[in-house]
Amino acid sequence: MAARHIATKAMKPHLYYMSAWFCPFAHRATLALEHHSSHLTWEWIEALGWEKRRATDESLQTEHENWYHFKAPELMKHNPLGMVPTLVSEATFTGDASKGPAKPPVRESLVAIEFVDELVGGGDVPIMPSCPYERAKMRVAADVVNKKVCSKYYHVLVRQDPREQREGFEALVAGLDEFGSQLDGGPFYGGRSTPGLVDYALFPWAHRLPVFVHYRGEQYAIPKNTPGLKAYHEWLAAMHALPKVRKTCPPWDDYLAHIGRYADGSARSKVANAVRDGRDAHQYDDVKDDTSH
Ligand SMILES: N[C@@H](CCC(=O)N[C@@H](CS)C(=O)NCC(=O)O)C(=O)O
Repeated sequence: MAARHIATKAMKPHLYYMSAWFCPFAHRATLALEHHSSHLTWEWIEALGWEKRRATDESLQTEHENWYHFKAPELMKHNPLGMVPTLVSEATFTGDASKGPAKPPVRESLVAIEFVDELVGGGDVPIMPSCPYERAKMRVAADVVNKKVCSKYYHVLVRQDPREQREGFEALVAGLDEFGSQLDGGPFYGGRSTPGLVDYALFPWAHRLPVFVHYRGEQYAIPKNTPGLKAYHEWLAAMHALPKVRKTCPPWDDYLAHIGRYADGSARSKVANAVRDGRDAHQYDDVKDDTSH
């Protein structure tokens, strides 16, 4: 019996997690990992940093210096697109065949949440519902929140025209209102008692929204003037009340300094480049918006 117990423990999946402390997309994966932390282990590799320099590609005609990412070699090896989050199996990362066959890396933050949930068979408290119809509904809702709220965050910061910033903000607030109206009494999306895909899809940005007040002023505080927005604020408080969620939040002052590069338009990342170009953040192009030059 005892030997069997040890064998089971040894079989806990171990992941190599290429992340960045400031990244809200990676934050989604962190939330899923913490959610199932008793069922798997992971090693965090800080894979993105910032350096200030001029563009080396002359066609960009950049006169002044901007902020560019430098990327860990492990990230570029396993995900040449150079994006976090990227999750890699132990066998693949170490090249140790005794750990099992090599597997493809897992990328895309919404996929990563579902992947972690599936990897541990839902653990004790699944992130995804068991009903296929409910799962489908949740995936659609996560995509909507991603487009209507998360993407608009960058609009408010990266666009430098105050009128465009306000338009982005109003669209984002409408997205939050819609989300709040789907809480069905809460505390979490769809009336669930524990967080699911949609909650984890939104939380990293919801937590960061107060940066607007810092960089754009008091009129960028999220209002509470509709039933949907009131429900949204209650949801956010319920998320912050969870110790496993709270421990994933980056140090606030460090984050404010980091996001200042987006607020003053000097960040050069795929997302920032797409938004400067007039597209939404989720419409970035891996080639056109590449930041390696
Ligand atoms: N669609 C991706 C977006 C991830 C993303 O934009 N991550 C940023 C860090 S916050 C990144 O890796 N940027 C590197 C770059 O822009 O070159 C996802 O959902 O995972």
